[in-house]
Amino acid sequence: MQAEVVWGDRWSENSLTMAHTYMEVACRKKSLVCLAADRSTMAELNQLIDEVGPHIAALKTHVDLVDDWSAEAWTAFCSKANSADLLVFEDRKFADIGGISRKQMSGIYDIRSWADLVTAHLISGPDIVDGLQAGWNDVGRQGGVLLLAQMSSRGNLLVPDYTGKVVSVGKNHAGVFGFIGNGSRPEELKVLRKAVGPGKLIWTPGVNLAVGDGEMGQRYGSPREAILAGSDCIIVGSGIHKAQNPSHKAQAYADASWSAFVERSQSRNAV
Ligand code: 5BU
Repeated sequence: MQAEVVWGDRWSENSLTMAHTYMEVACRKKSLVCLAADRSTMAELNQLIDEVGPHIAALKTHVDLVDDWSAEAWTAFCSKANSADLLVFEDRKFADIGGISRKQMSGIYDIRSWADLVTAHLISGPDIVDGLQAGWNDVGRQGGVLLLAQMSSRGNLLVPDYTGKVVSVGKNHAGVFGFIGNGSRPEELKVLRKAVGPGKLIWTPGVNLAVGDGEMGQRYGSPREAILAGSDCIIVGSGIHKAQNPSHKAQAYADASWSAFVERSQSRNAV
């Protein structure tokens, strides 16, 4: 079925090209899974694409945690991701003023040249989104910004009042692809979805088939619950890359996310 039909309001009310690109990839793959590829070597990262590429829609990176990073190896890794029909999402969590964020899109990692999506805090004000968009524009590329409206880790300081302010600014900004919500707490997610409305996407870390507490304050909720509460993409890291058989696990997350999404689309109670 066509992406615009399946995604409904999410498609018609979001004008950002990258948002439509994601919705199309998710339909082709029948997966609302973004793999958090938190492995430390280029060989391990490349192996992950080979193992799970067909079951995921996007690959989330932390470019600064790779031990043997080189510009050439990274370029090859990103083109491998693109050939596997994956969006590349650098979880950089930019937070500086607009002009500096624009410069931080270049530098040694040159994020603007390969990332389709980046994360940002809105703590410094709305110009950060313009700065990041200008970064992509500087190299003739398009991308999307995911603003951190909530986090999954315990004790984080993104309290409801702050979340509300991020959403009210971000939902009206054309350069905003969507928001990061807390996948470990469906009740919080429902509140977030209500505030965001039907247009912008919500992506959620803190998701695992084994619900409960993770390492160092991470918390986990179920994939199905997250999607039914209004998430449009579950971000899964160790649940896949630390599994005995990452390919099988990725398939299980894809199936859980897609069946919940179909259920949500069909019920039309989805907000
Ligand atoms: P995990 O292994 O599934 O716990 O990995 C989660 C990933 O999502 C990891 O790369 C974090 O940097 C990222 N993350 C998160 O866990 N929680 C958040 O609130 C945000 C990002 Br924002």
